Amino acid sequence: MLDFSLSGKVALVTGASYGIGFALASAYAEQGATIVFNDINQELVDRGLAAYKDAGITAHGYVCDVTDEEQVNAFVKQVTEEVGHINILVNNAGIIKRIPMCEMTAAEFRQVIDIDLNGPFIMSKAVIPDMIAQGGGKIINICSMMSELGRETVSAYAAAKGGLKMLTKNIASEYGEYNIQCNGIGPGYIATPQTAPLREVQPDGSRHPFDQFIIAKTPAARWGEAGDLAGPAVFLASSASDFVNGHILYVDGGILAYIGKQPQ
Ligand code: NAP
Ligand code: GCO
Repeated sequence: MLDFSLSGKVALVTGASYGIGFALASAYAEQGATIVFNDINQELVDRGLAAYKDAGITAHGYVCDVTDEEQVNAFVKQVTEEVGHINILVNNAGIIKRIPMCEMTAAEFRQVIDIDLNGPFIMSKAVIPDMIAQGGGKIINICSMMSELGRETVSAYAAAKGGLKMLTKNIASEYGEYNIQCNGIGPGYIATPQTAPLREVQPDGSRHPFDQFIIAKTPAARWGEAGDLAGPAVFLASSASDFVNGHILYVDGGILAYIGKQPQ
């Protein structure tokens, strides 16, 4: 029988106080997983704990910066001691900076790469040894349309997410023999705080030009909701996907398949 249950599993979702991470962790809890999440400061962790509680979920929240290897190693050790062995890791924490490349400083470029690419490397490196000892595990990296496409002002983010696609394939290649499946989810344009600037209603009450652009580029003719990612994320975290490895599952309403609607 196909098994999408996550009962008895410990799922760690990074940067999951709100947004996509929160939605994925909530879906995992619905499937029976124990939820662990981190965020960059205590205020966000407390906000997340309250949100999970409101949703009827008893989550375990920790402050941890995914770019700090010492913090991450201590965090993973603490979770393993206090909650249990980590069976599922979702590398969700991420930022974006929308700056024309020639105006972006090297420090700004490095910051995006550090959080969006080095972070998943550090987190994955911290959990893999115990996953091997436990007989396997699931790693899911939150990629992006920008793992495949570029656009103006997001050079650092596209470089990071393109790299994350290949890190996903490399973890799958290097650790598949230990029954670790590493896959990616490539969300399309999802309505979260991260994309709020792209959806701001204009002073004249019209939709943001980018909002209109994405609607025309998406066969589903809508922005995604974080909940649209829940089913694919549960699939990749469950034993139903034990022979899926190194795959980036795009959940984009069809953007990558579509040339875009002709302007009327
Ligand atoms: P979000 O609303 O900005 O949430 C990202 C979370 O990660 C925030 O809680 C953020 O904390 C946290 N974070 C940032 N830096 C961190 C660090 N160094 N250590 C730990 N946590 C950190 O973003 P989202 O829209 O939910 O996106 C989540 C993931 O999906 C990201 O990887 C993003 O690139 C990806 N994604 C988003 C979309 C979309 O359309 N929204 C589409 C494709 C992919 P702060 O509040 O302090 O920033
Ligand atoms: C942007 C958006 C995108 C989305 C997402 C698309 O500025 O183009 O923020 O990057 O966040 O990554 O998949």
